[in-house]
Amino acid sequence: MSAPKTDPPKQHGFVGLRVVTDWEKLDADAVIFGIPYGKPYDPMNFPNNQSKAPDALRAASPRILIEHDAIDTDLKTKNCVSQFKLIDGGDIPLHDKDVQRHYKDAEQAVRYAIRKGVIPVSIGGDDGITNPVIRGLDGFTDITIIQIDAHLDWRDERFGEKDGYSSPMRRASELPQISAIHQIGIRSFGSSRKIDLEEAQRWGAKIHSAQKIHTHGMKSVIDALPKDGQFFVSLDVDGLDPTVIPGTIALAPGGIMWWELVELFEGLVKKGKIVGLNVVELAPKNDLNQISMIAVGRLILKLLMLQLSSSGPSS
Ligand SMILES: [Mn+2]
Repeated sequence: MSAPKTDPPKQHGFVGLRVVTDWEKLDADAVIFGIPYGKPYDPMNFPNNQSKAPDALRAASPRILIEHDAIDTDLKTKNCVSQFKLIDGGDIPLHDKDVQRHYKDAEQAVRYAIRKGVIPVSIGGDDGITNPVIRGLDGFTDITIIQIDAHLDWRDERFGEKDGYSSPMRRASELPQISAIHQIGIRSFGSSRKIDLEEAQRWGAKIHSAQKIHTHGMKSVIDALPKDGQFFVSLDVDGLDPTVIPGTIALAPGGIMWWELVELFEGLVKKGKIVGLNVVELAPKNDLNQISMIAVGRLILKLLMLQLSSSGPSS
């Protein structure tokens, strides 16, 4: 398997982390990297604003984490970022507007990181990039997808495109490495039709509606997860409430709140192991005072600190 080569960030790495663009040299606990380009339904919409998210997230670094020796005072562990080997892996390149190749390279990067024992943390891009990211998980046999999203994403195709942002859970359901899908924060109108919901239910996707979580809490979601599960977290930021993350496109009131998501992350490492994270649908043009970037940056660090602390600091 040949090592991915990525584009360097325009400024500095995510929270000032060391940048590695030749993944042959990737020696890390986790790699954070950009996958900017989802497959568009209309070429007029390419590239979209979500493509700017990896750079916008890095630009907010000084407001996400000031010092690598600082502790996360929420956590029971006293570990800090500097105790773990976190790397900014650059951005998956786009050659000649070839999104098909961009997808292949993204899929390969996820596969490569996993083979090296490095947790992949990818930053989109729109939700279309979730399709190749999940295909890259084929080094595993028994993955539970934890999708946080307002939308079902079970369309078989839209405008003739099967790898766009309306289809990632449908595509995931077709892969042998995916044994369960939990859809968390689902609500209101999107592009899903009756038949898409029926397909999801027939497959056995567990749909945890935002309204049910609001009434009964996140505990019932965590209780429903498999024990000793291998969890891949697919975070579409529109799953969160717009008051938490306004910097997205498909705003939907009534979403998951901050502490509910933190509780879910804590529940995942108690129940099993987080094997990767994919963040999509951040739209910098809609952000307010960088709050969405700060929220996502800190969620990435929190998830990694929780998982890496439970498996012990690296030597
Ligand atoms: Mn969504």
